[in-house]
Amino acid sequence: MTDCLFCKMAAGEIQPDTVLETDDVIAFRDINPQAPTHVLVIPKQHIATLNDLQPAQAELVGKMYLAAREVARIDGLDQRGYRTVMNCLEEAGQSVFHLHLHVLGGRPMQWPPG
Ligand code: DGP
Repeated sequence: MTDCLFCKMAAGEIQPDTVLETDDVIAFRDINPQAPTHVLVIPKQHIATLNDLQPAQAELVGKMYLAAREVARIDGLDQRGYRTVMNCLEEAGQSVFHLHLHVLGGRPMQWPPG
């Protein structure tokens, strides 16, 4: 999608602070971090929301979680703990309509989230 911010990152038109990249996903640091580690993992292909995910794309979501786990290892969080969050639609706080998994850590987390 030409007008999608995260598609532009996936295409290399905008260069985020990338933590890791595979054939299918990119992980980069959030512009407005809510924790010492706040990384977004996105699929390179455009999927607007979790509601738009197709069964054939299930493996892609698994790859997003494997990337999130690797991000946590890179930032030294794999033994401390970290949180992964995917917001779906406005009421949940989704503001960018390209599927993304937040990886948050480096401070104690509260529950329930706000
Ligand atoms: P959400 O609210 O769940 O849709 O998360 C979107 C996140 O995207 C939010 O935490 C801020 C982040 N974000 C928005 N614009 C940019 C940008 O231009 N660069 C980076 N690195 N992150 C962005």
